[in-house]
Amino acid sequence: MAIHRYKNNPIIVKENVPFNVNSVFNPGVTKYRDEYLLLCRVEMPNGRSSLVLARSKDGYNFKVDALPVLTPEMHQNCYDYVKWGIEDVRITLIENKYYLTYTGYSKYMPLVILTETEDFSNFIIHGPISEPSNKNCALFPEKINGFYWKIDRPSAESRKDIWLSQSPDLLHWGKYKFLAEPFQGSWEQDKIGSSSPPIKTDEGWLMLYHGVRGFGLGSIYKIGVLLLDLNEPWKIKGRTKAPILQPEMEYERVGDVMNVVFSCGWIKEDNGDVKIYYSGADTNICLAETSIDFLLSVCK
Ligand code: BMA
Repeated sequence: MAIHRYKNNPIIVKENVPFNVNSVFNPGVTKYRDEYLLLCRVEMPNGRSSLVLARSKDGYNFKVDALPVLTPEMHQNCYDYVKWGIEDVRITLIENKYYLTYTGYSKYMPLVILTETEDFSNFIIHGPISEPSNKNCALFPEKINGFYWKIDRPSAESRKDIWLSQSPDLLHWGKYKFLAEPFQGSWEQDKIGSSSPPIKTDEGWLMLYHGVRGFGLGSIYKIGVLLLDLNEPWKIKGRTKAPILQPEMEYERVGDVMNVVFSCGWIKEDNGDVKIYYSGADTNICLAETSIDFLLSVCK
């Protein structure tokens, strides 16, 4: 299997949201009990984002909840850092708890917020686990060498590289380590960032990343794949030369931000199939299907 767009894309558009929004996009993804859950970014009419759940039994047909489950106003311990919105969550199941890492946006610019939940209705908001500017944070689903690990994308001067760090408790982070930089003169030359929590395979940790290249007045966002060593995850074992998904369909080309495919999560099924949830043009939610074998093959 290569990679295939689901025939009924997009699977969620703003008309499917029961309250008034400008757009719905960039969902984090997990399975909870017997359902697929998407924790979708909804940009409200005032231009600030919240997160709303969409639920599905089959991974294709989703129903969006009546109200957002997480809003900036719920962040009483760190409201100053999320005042302009909460965006682009990644969900990682670690030791029976779901950890949400998402962008808090404010006058201080983007930083990473950590929140945990066991049931997707009660949340413990831990607050920032980075300084600005930093976004696209994803956690590894298990400890490596006795520590928790995160992937994120600090922006320093003109550099936009992917970094790793370690923590004994998911709250205190250090031992920062460079992971990957954009390839010059390629589809990802301006910036890269992690897209999904890594999936463990026999050959290493698989992760999706987005790469950006500016053209004329705009940029094009595409999706690539990285394969990291299981025990030394800062060692890259494989990396796609060409993107696995790029804006081609009208729902990926035309919208609030043109020519964007952007993913925050995926689901690995028991048979090795993979569902990649992504957004087109910062305006909708779509699905592409592939397999672990295909993703490993394109990294080599
Ligand atoms: C990134 C993030 C995403 C967005 C993408 C394309 O920097 O802000 O939320 O989908 O740009 O506009």
